Amino acid sequence: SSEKEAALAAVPSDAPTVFDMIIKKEIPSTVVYEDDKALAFRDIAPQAPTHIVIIPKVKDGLTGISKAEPRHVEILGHLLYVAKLVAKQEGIDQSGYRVVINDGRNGCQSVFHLHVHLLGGRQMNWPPG
Ligand code: DGP
Repeated sequence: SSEKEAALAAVPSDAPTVFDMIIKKEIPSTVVYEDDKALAFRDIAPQAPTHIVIIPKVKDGLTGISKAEPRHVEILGHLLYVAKLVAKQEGIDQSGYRVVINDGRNGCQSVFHLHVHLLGGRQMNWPPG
């Protein structure tokens, strides 16, 4: 897929990403949830009827889950709790859903600002592709 190609072409970096522009509202996104620490918006290339990206508003070096340090534990837990809240808000909590964090090349990570994918609205497959 083109998303996979984008991920394989991506160069890991701590530089600002497109998600910083979304946080600053410099580019538009469809925000579905926001609080002081987290922002959730619809994925531009949805892989399921509901596909939302949940990010920390402050990256603090957290380019991906592989860069997590003890200081990130609270925000990591918060992002997962936001996934639960948004799943309920989206009406997919009864049917079930998937929460995914891609990391690095084999994980098909394309944006180096930690993000949690929330996917639902259809039957998922296992193992994932
Ligand atoms: P990943 O492959 O896990 O790094 O996922 C990055 C996701 O971010 C990918 O599913 C597409 C999404 N994305 C990239 N750029 C934008 C954008 O400008 N707007 C929105 N809404 N989503 C984006």
